[in-house]
Amino acid sequence: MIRDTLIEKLQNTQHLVILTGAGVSAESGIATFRDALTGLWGNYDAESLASEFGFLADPALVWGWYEWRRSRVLRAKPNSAHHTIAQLAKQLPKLTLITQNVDDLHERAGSSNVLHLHGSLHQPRCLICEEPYTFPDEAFPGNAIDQKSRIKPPRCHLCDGPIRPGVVWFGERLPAKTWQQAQEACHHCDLMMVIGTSGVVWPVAQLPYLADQEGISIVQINPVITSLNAIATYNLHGKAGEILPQLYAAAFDKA
Ligand code: BV8
Ligand code: ZN
Repeated sequence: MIRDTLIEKLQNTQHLVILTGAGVSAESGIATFRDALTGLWGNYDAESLASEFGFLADPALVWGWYEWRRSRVLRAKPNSAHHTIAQLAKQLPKLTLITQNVDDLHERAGSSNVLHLHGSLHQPRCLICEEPYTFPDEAFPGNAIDQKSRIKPPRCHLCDGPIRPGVVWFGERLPAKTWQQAQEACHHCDLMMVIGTSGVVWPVAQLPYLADQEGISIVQINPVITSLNAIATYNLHGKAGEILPQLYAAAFDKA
């Protein structure tokens, strides 16, 4: 049940910050981060696969894993959560969208200026000289790629270094300007929505606490209870693809 106070607050919001995690892409069929790793990876953990160390130890295994994830994103479609977020930006004076996701589903739903704090699957670059790499074509070898496909990474046309995914790995810094913008927005918004994140990855996990310290109300949308339940004023437990359209309709659809 969505409380009237939340609906009223949303209608009067001047600057909304939305922080999304893997849960917002779950209804598009993209495994959440933990599922993509541990769900099918047995004894692998995030750090060993999503890290430079992991890539250097076995480039074909890690590049293959990212290509599997990219192939799933290319075949996926934005879901109603992505679309509603794009609609909200048209209804409000200002909306800052911050995501930990490395897919482009927010953009494909119509969101712009998305702050990708953990980079993107769609912007690979040379590990050595950082030259951007363009995928030969978006078409994928069908279902040939599975999660354990080993695919040797392409080589850089300038220095012959290995091409790496354009994501922020564990142990790597977040893009400085984007991180600065995200923190700024959390300090100065008047409402923050945290959608589909387990809130365990730092330093992004600290963003809701920045807003909370400023006395900014927080809305959490997640089917399960997370550590954010403690600071969220509104905890909407359910799927983002169902809750967001309901919230949007209650606030903006002229009855
Ligand atoms: C850094 C890109 C330092 C790659 C990612 C010990 C304590 C504290 C911190 C650390 C520590 N040890 C190490 C660290 C630091 C580390 C960290 O936080 N580790 C964690 C595991 C403890 N952080 C880092 O290394 C960061 N860098 O610290 O640098 C530094 C400083 C100076 C100089 C040099 C270095 C970099 C972190 C970035 C890692 N990269 N992604 C890739 O994608 O492969 S993180 C990865 O996790 C994804 O980006 C993902 O988005 C993110 C967070 O996960 P979630 O999005 O929350 O996804 P998850 O699956 O966990 O949860 C999904 C949620 O959705 C669930 O709650 C579920 O209930 C919900 N859900 C499911 N269905 C739905 C839904 N919700 C709504 N609707 C639904 N339908
Ligand atoms: Zn290079």
